[in-house]
Formats: sequence, structure tokens, C-alpha cells
Amino acid sequence: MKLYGALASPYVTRVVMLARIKGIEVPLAGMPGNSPRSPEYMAFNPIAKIPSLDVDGRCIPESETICEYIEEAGGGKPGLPEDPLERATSRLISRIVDLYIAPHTSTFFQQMNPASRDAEVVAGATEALEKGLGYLGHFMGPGPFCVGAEPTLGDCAAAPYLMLIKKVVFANFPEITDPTEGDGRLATWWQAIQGNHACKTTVDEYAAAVDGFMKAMAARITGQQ
Ligand SMILES: N[C@@H](CCC(=O)N[C@@H](CS)C(=O)NCC(=O)O)C(=O)O
Repeated sequence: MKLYGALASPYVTRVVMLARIKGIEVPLAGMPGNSPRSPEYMAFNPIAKIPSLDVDGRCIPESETICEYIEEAGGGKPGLPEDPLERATSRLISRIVDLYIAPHTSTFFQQMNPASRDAEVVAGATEALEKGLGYLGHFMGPGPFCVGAEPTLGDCAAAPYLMLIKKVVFANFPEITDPTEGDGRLATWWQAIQGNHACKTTVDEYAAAVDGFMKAMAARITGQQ
């Protein structure tokens, strides 16, 4: 079993963090054709996105499905809680990230340049993002992780994404409050992430990869001017 993708993706990081929490090896490998849009990669995964998991030549795409697969087939420590209601909560956190947070984050990516920023678009995305972050805080259990005393699948989806929002949104749109720095549920959750070795090292590696990606993007834009 090998994982195609790079740590600069929050979706790849989700899988890597879950594997580390479980204490299992899911090695990152160079992808066929070296790009998600190469014919070689698309022959393997026509969705043309990372991550994908290669299991004896068969493709499992989509980070959430990969996480569910390694949870069922990968061995190691549990990556989901025992109790069905808590399992549902952990999965729900992941789903909130994908459905109510991720789509609005990409809008901020397109509005990073203050010179060409559309205030109305930013206001709409801000309202939607704040709602999504509110859902996270609302549905997390007492914690300190999103469910209970150990990190699980929901934490693996939410932590890289929160780091991405810190880099793309809170750093560039200071009028938007970072809820991980307040005294609400997302702040106690973020402290738990920072206090867990597997979570913190993975989020830090992801943050460094995002910095590298953003520098390369800025250099490309400056080079084009
Ligand atoms: N729903 C997918 C989203 C994956 C995704 O959007 N990956 C991005 C990187 S963050 C990607 O591969 N984009 C295509 C590209 O980079 O060419 C998942 O959960 O795996």
C-alpha cells in the first residue's frame, strides 16, 4: 500500500496524520507521471486529485475514503472512537470540514491580493466560513480532542484545514477572528492538537509545506509581471 500525494495538501495530511496516530506505515510515494493531471496518473485515478492510495495496483481516491480504508484494513491503534455516537461525531467533524469549510477557503485564495479584492465576495465567504467554523465548535464533544481524550479521524481532517485557514485567511484578512485563539471550544481543541506529538509534528510539517507552496506561487506571479 502506498499513498500518492504531497504534504502541501490538507487532504494528504489528513491521511498521514491518521496513519501516524494509528502507528502504521502508509508511505508517501512519487505519483505516476509526477503530476495529478499527467496521463499516467489519470489512468490510475481519473479524478486527477491527490491523495490516492495504491493497494496492489488498485486505486482508492478521496482522503475520507482512504482514511476509512486504513481504519478498517490498516491495523494499528483505533483511529475512530469505540462508541457509535462518538464515531458519528468524529466523522461529522470531517464532513463539516469538507462541506461547510473547504469550499469557502478556496474563495479566500482567489481574493488574497488586496489590490483586486472584491469586498462583497469576501463578505459572503466570511459569513459562510464563520458559520462552518461555528458548526465545528458546536458539534465537537467536551474533548479536549474533537471526541474525547485521544485524536481521531475528525481531528485529522480539521487540524490541517485550520492550519490552512490560518495561513490563507486569518493572516491575510485580519478583520476575521481566529477562533483557535479565543477561549471557546476551538481554542481548547487547538491546544489539544498542539499538545499531541503526532498531531503537532504533522501540522507543523504541513504548515512548512504550505509556506513553500505559497512562496513558489508568489515567485511565479512576480515572475509573470
Ligand atoms: N475531496 C478530495 C479533495 C482532494 C483535492 O482537492 N486535492 C487537491 C490538492 S489539495 C488536488 O489534487 N488538486 C488537483 C491538482 O493539484 O492538480 C479529497 O478529500 O481527497
